[in-house]
Amino acid sequence: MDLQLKIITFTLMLLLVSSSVSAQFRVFHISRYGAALEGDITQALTNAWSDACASTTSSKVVIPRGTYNLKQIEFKGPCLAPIEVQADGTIQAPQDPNQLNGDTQWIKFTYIDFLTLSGAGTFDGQGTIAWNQNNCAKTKDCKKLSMNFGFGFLNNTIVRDITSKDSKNFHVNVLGCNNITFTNFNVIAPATSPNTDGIHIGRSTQVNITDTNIATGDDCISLGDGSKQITVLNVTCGPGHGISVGSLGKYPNEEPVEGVIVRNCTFNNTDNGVRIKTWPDTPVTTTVTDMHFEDIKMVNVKNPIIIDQEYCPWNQCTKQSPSKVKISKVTFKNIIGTSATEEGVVLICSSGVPCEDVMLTDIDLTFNGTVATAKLSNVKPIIQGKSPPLLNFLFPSP
Ligand SMILES: *[C@@H]1O[C@H](CO)[C@@H](O)[C@H](O)[C@H]1NC(C)=O
Ligand SMILES: *[C@@H]1O[C@H](CO)[C@@H](O)[C@H](O)[C@H]1NC(C)=O
Ligand SMILES: *[C@@H]1O[C@H](CO)[C@@H](O)[C@H](O)[C@H]1NC(C)=O
Ligand SMILES: *[C@@H]1O[C@H](CO)[C@@H](O)[C@H](O)[C@H]1NC(C)=O
Ligand SMILES: *[C@@H]1O[C@H](CO)[C@@H](O)[C@H](O)[C@H]1NC(C)=O
Ligand SMILES: *[C@@H]1O[C@H](CO)[C@@H](O)[C@H](O)[C@H]1NC(C)=O
Ligand SMILES: CC(=O)N[C@H]1CO[C@H](CO)[C@@H](O)[C@@H]1O
Repeated sequence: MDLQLKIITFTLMLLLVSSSVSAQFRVFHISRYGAALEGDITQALTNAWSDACASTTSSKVVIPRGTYNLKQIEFKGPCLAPIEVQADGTIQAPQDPNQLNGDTQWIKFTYIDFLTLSGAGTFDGQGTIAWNQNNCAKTKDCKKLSMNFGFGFLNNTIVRDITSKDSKNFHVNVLGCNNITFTNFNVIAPATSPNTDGIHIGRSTQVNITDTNIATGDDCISLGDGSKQITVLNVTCGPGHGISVGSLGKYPNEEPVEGVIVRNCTFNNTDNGVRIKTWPDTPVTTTVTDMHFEDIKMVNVKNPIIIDQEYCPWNQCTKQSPSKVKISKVTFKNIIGTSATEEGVVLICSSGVPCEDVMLTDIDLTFNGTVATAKLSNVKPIIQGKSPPLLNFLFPSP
């Protein structure tokens, strides 16, 4: 087929599809906004979004199958009615990080109530060139690379079925959201890709992540300050650095992290399983409380269970004064599998504010065929059921 015929056929197909979609939604198809297959859809998508967002009845923006290029875009609300973006195609970011104008996020969704992002599509950050330029491990003033997604100030949002691939930086940043669910979401990037956290959450309430696979080079899910009522269910992490609360205690005015449930998850060949990390040597006080990790399977994980209140990568601090972040009400229950190091459980709490109300229940981890050990400091956990042998039990005298 020549190109013109292809485009006509494509358009006809789309019209057929859109007219058969349930009348519940007003459909805004990007082909009607001049988007062509294999082309740059930035303008078409921007225009389709403006019209859909102004619709007084529920609307849906559709990106059909095919491969497209997309530059930086912001889907901004408020919209007049619930809105969905259904992406079934492969959408590619510019490879050259300079083409994103220094924007911290490639695709932003902001100030929307009742948003759904769905579809079988893949958002490909094409990060390889950017990863090679990443010098953040060496210098603080490193070049800011863009994340695939920024979800900011959204309420009642669902992200489902889509895939985020090879982001240049974090895949997803969730900030200032209330009631946002990720389900059947996929993240894929190589184990060697730097800073490619799967989902980072900060200052958000009621975030659910379920039935999701995250394979990446950095944290699977990371919870920054102000993360509250977070539920993680049936998530598989690996490769990557596992699920992490923090790091906390570095910046002033950090809000507490509270109400976290991680259940029915698998960690496969990750650097950490479940981790809470806080910086020593800073004046920042905040709290981490009501954290529950249960029914978790570890497969060859370096630090399956770890609280590290002396977190200080690349010797950025001196550890002269202890962390001032108070950790309490933490349960680890039914955590089984294999550790890649002898110390399966490491709970290094702060000598300034020791951990309180920590429970270890039915922990069954092995290292190279023998039971893994636990190293504890400034914490007296309540132990039930199977437990690792406790080593280096340090607690400050009263
Ligand atoms: C989201 O909910 C908060 C709290 O109820 C409200 O202040 C904010 O305006 C809502 N945002 C949107 C975009 O609806
Ligand atoms: C959360 O958002 C979902 C999706 O929009 C909605 O169905 C649900 O009612 C909301 N839950 C609450 C507690 O508001
Ligand atoms: C999120 O998870 C919590 C706890 O499991 C549950 O009560 C709530 O209904 C979930 N919300 C959504 C929108 O799925
Ligand atoms: C767990 O999530 C996977 C997708 O990652 C899904 O295929 C499976 O059905 C889910 N299991 C349950 C019990 O929901
Ligand atoms: C762990 O990942 C490897 C590939 O890296 C895979 O072959 C294996 O089936 C996974 N194991 C589990 C229990 O998911
Ligand atoms: C694992 O155990 C085997 C024998 O039980 C031993 O030869 C080997 O050195 C151990 N490997 C490590 C990393 O400890
Ligand atoms: C890792 C893990 O425990 N997965 C389980 C999650 O729940 C389903 C259904 O209950 C089980 O089939 C999985 O094995």
